[in-house]
Amino acid sequence: MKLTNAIAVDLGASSGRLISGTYDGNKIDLKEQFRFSNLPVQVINDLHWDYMKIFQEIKYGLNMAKRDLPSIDSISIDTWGVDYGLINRHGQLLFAPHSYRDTRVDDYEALLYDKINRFELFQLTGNQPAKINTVLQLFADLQLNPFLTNEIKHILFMPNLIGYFLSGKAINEFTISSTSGLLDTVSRKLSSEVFERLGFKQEWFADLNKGGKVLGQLLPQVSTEINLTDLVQVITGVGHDTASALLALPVAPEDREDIAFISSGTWSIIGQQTAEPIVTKAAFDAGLTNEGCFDGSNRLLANLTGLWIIQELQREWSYKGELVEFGQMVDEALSETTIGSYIDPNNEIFAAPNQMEEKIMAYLKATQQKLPENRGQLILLVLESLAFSYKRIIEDLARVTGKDVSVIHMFGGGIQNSLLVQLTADFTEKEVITGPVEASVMGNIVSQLQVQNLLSTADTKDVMVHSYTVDRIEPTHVPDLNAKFKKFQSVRLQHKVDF
Ligand code: ADP
Ligand code: LRH
Repeated sequence: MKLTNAIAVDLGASSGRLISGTYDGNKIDLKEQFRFSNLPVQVINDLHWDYMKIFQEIKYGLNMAKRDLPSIDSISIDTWGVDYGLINRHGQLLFAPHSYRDTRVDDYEALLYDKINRFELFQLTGNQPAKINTVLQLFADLQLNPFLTNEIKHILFMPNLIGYFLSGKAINEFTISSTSGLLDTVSRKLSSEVFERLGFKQEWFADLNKGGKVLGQLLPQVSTEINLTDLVQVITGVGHDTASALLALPVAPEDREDIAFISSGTWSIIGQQTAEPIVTKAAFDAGLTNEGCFDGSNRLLANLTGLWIIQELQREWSYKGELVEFGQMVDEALSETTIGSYIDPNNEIFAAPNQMEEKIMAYLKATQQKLPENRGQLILLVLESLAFSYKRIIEDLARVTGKDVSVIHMFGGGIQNSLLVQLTADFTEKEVITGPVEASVMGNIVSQLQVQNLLSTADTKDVMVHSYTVDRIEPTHVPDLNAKFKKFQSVRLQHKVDF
């Protein structure tokens, strides 16, 4: 069989990467071609995607891949959820897209929920109302700039915006759209009710694609610039990084309701695959949300501030001249014992960038807990707090779905943190199966092969089993686990921490 070389562009907050996947009919070999930093840029009061740099880096990375591979057959992009770009009737981007950590939404949250209250919005769309959601960001954009209503021709989610830059074709994909808070829970198409009540126009999000599509060839403006003569197909594959990672699980679709997953990266996403969205009061109260999978099925999950806290600590320390690698951070934590203090990683003070160490200290003081005496103790308490959050959410999921799971699949960059993985197994008292690190990339490649009919859904599990190995981590006994968990829960519920 002819080898197929696909390029996955995966845009995460820790980095953007171009990774090639070479498929021989039996397995996919991944090879990193290029990695670049992907930090949002603060301009006075606004936090933006650095989209021009990103696009330039993608072109550069494609040129690197072209030198390495005999041919490049296709490319597709996945990113984190919710963010978007506005295109005018001349096909131009109106503003640099905002990052979901931008604060312009703060002034419009109450107004939005006056029009549709939180629980109603949850029932209408399946998405847990959150500050980051597209629905609130777009509502804020239109309140701030009413003229946009007449200017917008297309709204494209970030993977689809970059796909547009590469192909000239404007189309949105289902999985990334399903993070927006704009799709109807039942039809999984745009919600007429939400659009009417908020004054949004459905035509802005025309051509919502389910299952992926070949958009066409790379634009000549791009291929000429980077001297690429291959006929590269630009594909709208799986657009959302979490949905992408799930495509790469070595578990058949019919066996997925019996496992939980943890996607561990900048965010921690803890969930279970379900046939349909679940929008009960119990799901709402537990802070769960519903997002779409590439095959149209559903994920019930919690989006939790994850290793973002560790990334921010690392970034801050490096600005102070103390460069600490992630591996060293884990070693420092491993050399300490627990001080029994915890934070709630999902407290909103930790979602914003900057001053992470100070915010953790403020949280510990506000909840009258012991303060860490060194960096290792600080890192350890963050990781323990994350693992206790996973335990809490896994228990909530079991209550809501009525299915207790015995195995957790954990994937993403965070599985390189052996301490976090062991704590997850220990605190949840469940077996944890880890792999792969580049789960979103693997799923992105799988989706490109599926769209081109080179790989069937039925064969995907076997191809995944041949493509990477997994590790199995058994729980070890933690003395006083219940008492520690109880303490974590109690500090978590003391919600108001001023910073
Ligand atoms: P995303 O794509 O969401 O930005 P990744 O899946 O790449 O994130 O995961 C990034 C996280 O992985 C980092 O925040 C870091 O905590 C963790 N990580 C990366 N490399 C290592 C390592 N060598 N040891 C421990 N943790 C690591
Ligand atoms: C994880 C993720 C998550 C949220 C957030 C904005 O990378 O996609 O599912 O949507 O980013």
